[in-house]
Amino acid sequence: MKTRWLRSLSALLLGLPLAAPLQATEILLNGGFETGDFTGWNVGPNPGAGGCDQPWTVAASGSECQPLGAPVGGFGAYTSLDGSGPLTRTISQSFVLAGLSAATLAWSEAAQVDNFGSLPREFSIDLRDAGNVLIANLYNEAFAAGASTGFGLTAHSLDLSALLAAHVGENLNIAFSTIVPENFAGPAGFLLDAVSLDVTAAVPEPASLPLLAIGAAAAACAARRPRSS
Ligand SMILES: [Ca+2]
Repeated sequence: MKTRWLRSLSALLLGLPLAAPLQATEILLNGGFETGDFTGWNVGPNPGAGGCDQPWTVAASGSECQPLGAPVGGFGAYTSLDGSGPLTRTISQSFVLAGLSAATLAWSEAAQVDNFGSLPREFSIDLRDAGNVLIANLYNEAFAAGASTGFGLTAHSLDLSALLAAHVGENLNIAFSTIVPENFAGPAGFLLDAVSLDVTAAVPEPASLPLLAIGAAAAACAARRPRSS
């Protein structure tokens, strides 16, 4: 009986598929801005004249022109969308993916845009290649002209699994931009925080080697034992 049990065990262990386990990794650095600055981020273009015309700035709260409330944790990235236009302000991060089975981009944002102008102001997230050529616009939010749009901190997420799987091994850049299309269109502020790009990928599995060894040992043991039943 023991021999049969050992044979069954060894067959089971040796027959187990050696599927590489999946490991989730955060790709972006300092996505919550909790260093109190833009460590890990590329900043620019990022013009700003001050006052209600503020570049992306890591802060614990908005200015008088962007009273958006508290960020997630101690710090967030704030910008004001009044002032000179047209202009685009961008913060971005570059990365290379070795492989992936799933990828999720998440972020939180708050906004108050009083748009007295004739064109919408925008928040946009783009995926670009190393040459700064657009691969895909991931998200676009337009704050309508002639209207006030406001909301508190709101969480968003996007499944980028299929898109990023097609660009494994490439130098990629994910860019978060606010776009001011015209001059002095009214006070407006935007808060970006809690940015993350979680990628799940298969990793080589050293843990499967001991399992194989146990299977082999059990097989050897079963083979050596004289039949007792
Ligand atoms: Ca934060």
